[in-house]
Amino acid sequence: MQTAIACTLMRGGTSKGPFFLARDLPAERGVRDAVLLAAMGSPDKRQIDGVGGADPLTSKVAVVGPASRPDADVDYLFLQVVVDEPRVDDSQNCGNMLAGVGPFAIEQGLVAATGAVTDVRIHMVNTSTLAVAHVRTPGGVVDYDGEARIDGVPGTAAPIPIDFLDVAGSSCGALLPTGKVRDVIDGVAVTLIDNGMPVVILNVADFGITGQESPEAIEANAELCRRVESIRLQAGRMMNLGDVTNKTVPKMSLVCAPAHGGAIGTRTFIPRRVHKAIGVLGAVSVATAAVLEGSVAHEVARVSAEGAVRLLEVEHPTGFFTVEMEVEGSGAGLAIRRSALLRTARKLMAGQVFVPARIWGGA
Ligand code: NQM
Repeated sequence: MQTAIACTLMRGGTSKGPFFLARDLPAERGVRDAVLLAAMGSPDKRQIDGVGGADPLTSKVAVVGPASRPDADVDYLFLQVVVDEPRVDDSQNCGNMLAGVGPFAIEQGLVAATGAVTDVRIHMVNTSTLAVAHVRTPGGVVDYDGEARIDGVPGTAAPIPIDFLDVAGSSCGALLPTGKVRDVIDGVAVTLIDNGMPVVILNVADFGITGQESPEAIEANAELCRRVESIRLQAGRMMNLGDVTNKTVPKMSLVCAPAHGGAIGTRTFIPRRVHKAIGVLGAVSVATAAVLEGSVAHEVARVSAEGAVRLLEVEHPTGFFTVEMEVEGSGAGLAIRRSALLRTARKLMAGQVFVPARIWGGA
């Protein structure tokens, strides 16, 4: 016997995964996680017995429901289903899957379309922060087709600009959780920062690479991976995240001077595999570090010191990620008023996913 659960498979930015209505999943967390592991086919490095894509970027789940706070339209809980371990992690947010939340919420009737563009105010439950996604809805219908291009996704689609209003320190309690723009771990200078995603910024030069290597080449460098993980475990405690052995945060971004006309180059561990691009909120944190005088990112970045609104092109293995930031102050006193970026999304499939009834018998 199998239990059928309604779900919609969506691409959100450069990620992909099933979107569920909260009411269609078990309320009890342990049962919910068992259901998601079964649905995705984890643990198994090929996720052959489920709908997961055998990569951290395609082993993601969005759970969407009515808003639990008055300033939002919907709640969005992001869950990372670990590919090869029996684990579902809610310790991080995902700004890529976030791009699918607005269209999904409108199509599921949680939010009414309000004209050519519908603003969806999304409470990101993982970090208790707010994002506003601007979704094209001509004639009251979500329009997926358009001219926006994002690196890491072939072709073009309708633009979904997203504003982040209050993400600084959302996981670590402060933009700079140690109160410093620079710390030292294992003899290596680091900047520990959280502007929506906890990130440890490292200079590639301290690891004997140029920052232009492929993700595969970096993952094959066992000694580099060991050193990065050792720093991550210590950084986790310093960033108020506790023991991060089994958490997907903090992310580890190795930065270098831009080589393709952008503001800064990156190769990012998320946290043990190297991202084919860079996470959305991960990019926001790196861009913030780039404008932060004295940080490990600022010393290699090429950014203009002028103006309250800054546009930063973060280079990654498959292109650029553009972050718009409104900032005030400088150094340890830097305050971020708003971050904005562009994503696209597409509905790929709608139907039911099946899990063995012995795991869950249904609502
Ligand atoms: O940083 C990957 C992704 C992400 C997360 C990761 C993300 C974000 O590319 O907001 O989007 O860092 O695990 O989807």
